Amino acid sequence: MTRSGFISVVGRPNVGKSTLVNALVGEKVAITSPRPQTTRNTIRGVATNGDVQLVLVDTPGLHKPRNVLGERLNKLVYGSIAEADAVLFVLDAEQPIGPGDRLIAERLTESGAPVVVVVNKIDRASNEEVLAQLVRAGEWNFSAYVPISALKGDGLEPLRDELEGLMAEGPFFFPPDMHSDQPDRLLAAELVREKYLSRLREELPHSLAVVVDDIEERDNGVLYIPASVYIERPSQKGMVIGKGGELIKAVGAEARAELELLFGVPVFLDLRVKVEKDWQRKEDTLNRMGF
Ligand SMILES: Nc1nc2c(ncn2[C@@H]2O[C@H](COP(=O)(O)OP(=O)(O)O)[C@@H](O)[C@H]2O)c(=O)[nH]1
Ligand SMILES: [Mg+2]
Repeated sequence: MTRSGFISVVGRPNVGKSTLVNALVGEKVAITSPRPQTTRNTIRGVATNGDVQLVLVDTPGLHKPRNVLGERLNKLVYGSIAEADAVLFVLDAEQPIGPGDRLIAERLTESGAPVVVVVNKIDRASNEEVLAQLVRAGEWNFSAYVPISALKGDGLEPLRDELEGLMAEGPFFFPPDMHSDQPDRLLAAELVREKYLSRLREELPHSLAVVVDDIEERDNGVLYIPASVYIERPSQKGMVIGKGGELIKAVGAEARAELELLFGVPVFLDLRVKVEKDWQRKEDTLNRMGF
C-alpha cells in the first residue's frame, strides 16, 4: 500500500523554503535568491521514495502586503495551509523569532494540521544559537523539530523520515518519476527571472515579471522560447538591458545554459523587454500574467 500527502512549506521570506523544496525533491523545481519575494506562485515539488510520495508545496513568504500582488501572495499561502495534510514551517537559525513567525504559528495552530518545524541554515549558526532557536520554537508544541541546512543537505534524512511518517495511506498523486507539476513554460520564465534577480540592484526586482507564452519545437530540433520581460516604467528599460545590451545578453546566456541542461536539447531564448505600467497593482494584468 502506498502513502502520500500534500505538505505546505511556509515561513517568512528568505528563510530557505525554495532551497529546501529543491533539496527534498533532489532537483531544481523552484528558483531561489537572497531577495524577498523571489517565489511568487505555489510550486509543487514531488519527492517519491519507495512507496511514499511527498508533494511539497513551495509558497511565497508571508509578509505585510503592500499592493495587490502582495495580498494575492498571502492568500495563496493561507489557501495552501488549508489544503495541506502536513505543514513544514521553516525558521532561519540566524534570525530571532519575530512577530511574523508568531503570526504564522498562530495560524498553523488554528489549522490543526501536523506541523514539522525546521531550523534552517545551521551551517551559518553556532550550536548554541541553533539550540536556543529550537527551545524557543518548542513552546509552540508542534509535532517535530529538526535542525537542517537545506543548502548543504544536512539533516535532510531525519526530516524526510518525520514527513514520511505523517503521510496517510493513499494513492500517488503524480507518477513517481515526476518532480514538479509546473509547466515547462513557467519554469523557463522563472529561470530567466532568477538570473535577473542575481544581477539587479535593490528596487528593480519587484518591478520585474517574466512571461513565456509558449515553447515551440522547431524542425531543426531547437526549442524556441520567447520570453517577455515586463518592467513598470520606460525609464527601467536601460536597467534590464544594460550598457550596449550587456546585461540582457548575460542573463540570456545563463538562462539558456540552464534550460538546455533541463530540456536536453539546444534552446533559442528570445528575450524581449516590455513596459506594463504598474502591473503589480492591476487585477487584470496580474490575471494575464498568470498570478
Ligand atoms: N547558508 C545557507 N544559506 C541558505 C540555506 N538555505 C537557503 N539559503 C540561502 O538563503 C537565500 C534564500 O533562499 P530561498 O530558498 O530563496 O528562500 P525562500 O524565500 O524562503 O524561498 C538564498 O540565497 C539561499 O541560497 C542554508 O541552509 N544555508
Ligand atoms: Mg522561495
